[in-house]
Amino acid sequence: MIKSPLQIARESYVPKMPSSLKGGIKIVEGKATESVADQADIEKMFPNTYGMPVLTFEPGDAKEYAAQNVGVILSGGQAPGGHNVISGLYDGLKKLNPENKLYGFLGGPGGLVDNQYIELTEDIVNHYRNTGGFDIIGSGRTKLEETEQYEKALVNCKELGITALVIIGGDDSNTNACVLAEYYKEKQAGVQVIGVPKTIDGDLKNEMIETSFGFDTACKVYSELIGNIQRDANSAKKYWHFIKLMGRSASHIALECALQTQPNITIISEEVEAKQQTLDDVVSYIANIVAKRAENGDNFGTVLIPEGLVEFIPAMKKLIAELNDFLAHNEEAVNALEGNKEKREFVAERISDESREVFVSLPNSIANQLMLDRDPHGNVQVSLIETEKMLIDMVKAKLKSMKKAGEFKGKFKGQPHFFGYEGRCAAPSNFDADYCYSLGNTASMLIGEGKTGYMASVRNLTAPSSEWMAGGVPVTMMMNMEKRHGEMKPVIQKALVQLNGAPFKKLVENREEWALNTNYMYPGPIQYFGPSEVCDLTTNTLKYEQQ
Ligand code: FBP
Repeated sequence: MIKSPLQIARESYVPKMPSSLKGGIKIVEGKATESVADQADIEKMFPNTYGMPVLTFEPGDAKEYAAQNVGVILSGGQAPGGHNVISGLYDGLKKLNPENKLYGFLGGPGGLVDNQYIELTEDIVNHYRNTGGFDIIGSGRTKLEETEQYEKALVNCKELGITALVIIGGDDSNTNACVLAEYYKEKQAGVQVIGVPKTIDGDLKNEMIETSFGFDTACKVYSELIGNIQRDANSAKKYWHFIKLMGRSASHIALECALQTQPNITIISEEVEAKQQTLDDVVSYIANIVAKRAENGDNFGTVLIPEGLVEFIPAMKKLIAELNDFLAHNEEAVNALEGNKEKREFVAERISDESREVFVSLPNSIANQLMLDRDPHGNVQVSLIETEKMLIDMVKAKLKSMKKAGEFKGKFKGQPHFFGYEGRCAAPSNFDADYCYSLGNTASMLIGEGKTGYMASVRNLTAPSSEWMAGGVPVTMMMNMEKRHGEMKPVIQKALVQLNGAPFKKLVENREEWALNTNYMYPGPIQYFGPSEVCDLTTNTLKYEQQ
């Protein structure tokens, strides 16, 4: 690997850690826990890992730990800081017992099943400290859900003498971790499983998991770019920029970026759903602001659009749910048809009247995109749906009719953007570098203490890092039942934007002012060196949620 000057300078950054992780630990156990919903179903499915207590680490006496071989997997989409989870895990394991070994399974959960691995040595780990990306061992989206896979993985672990696995992933991957932990515990297989909360989407959070890693850095990268676009828009004064932001379902990224950059319009999917808005309502909302700004001579602006918007418009949500079910059961028949037109017609004839009406009213390009392959977890691949372009076209058409009616006298030229992949492998901010290193260390302690079915948790994140609280949360505590591939399955509940939460309220307080005036903020690039008030900033989401 050829290293950039920043990478070389950043190698010597020493991540900040909670005081409780710096020496020996004592574990304080909380009360027995319950799943967030569907308690009876979840308890029945996880009889061996359900109800375990929340664990908090406090400083304690140094202890001796037996040597262990540990395997680690990076699962799902990349998120800045994954390499620091691995370096924190590696250093933590070596501190517990210098004989400990760490193996990295290659290319995600598939590597565990196919026995593709490398031993992670000091030399390898040192190359990746404080860098972005998941390239140290690669990632993948294979879902571990077949007994055959668990058994193959067990054979591979036994061969390498592995007695603990760390799965670094989002809600779906940590669901895998929990299922695997339960299976191995049931079988008394002698393999512990620990999860680590990863995803730029920010939707793997709850009382005990304040944020998933990567959200901080990704939002800062997008906000820098949005700020730059806003400055361009305010200089040229001729374009409306429609910016779609990654995040799959939840609108946390769009909301955080809005709080960092103060754009003219921010659509929050969860609000659209709560207000039962139609696509036309969303288009009218945007077009009316465009018209009002035009009255002040401002024929420019910025619109932030969450990637998952289409899934939250109630009529579209119903359509997508029907398409998910239909495609799960008729994939072969649909794939056997040649053209997109034939596929659309075939599907349209076989869904409900209500959904058919919506489906045929969509531009062909969007209808085709809704039929694209699902990901291995059965989700629509929303990052492939060009909502930003669709909205530009629809707003343009709406403004044309408003012009005819004398309600719009300005000009409208839209520029589409999609910010997603460019934020997922950025060099982690100080926050993510510190948080991830602490999560990795916490995972090593949970392993040393013989725990399984837990997710590493580091809390109190708006306080200085020395005051962060490390521990473990039982994964079953975060689960509920959801329909996937047409079947009810236990999964970790996604955290959506709370409409009564402080971050959303902050947007509501300001959005009228931001819509009509030009109050842009230009956050600039992430700073890795310099004053703490610039380099160690947390997200607004965390700040307002914890106020
Ligand atoms: P994870 O939930 O696995 O962290 O993935 C996050 C994400 O970046 C989403 O925001 C996005 O919709 C999706 O991955 C894109 O997936 P892919 O990398 O497979 O295109």
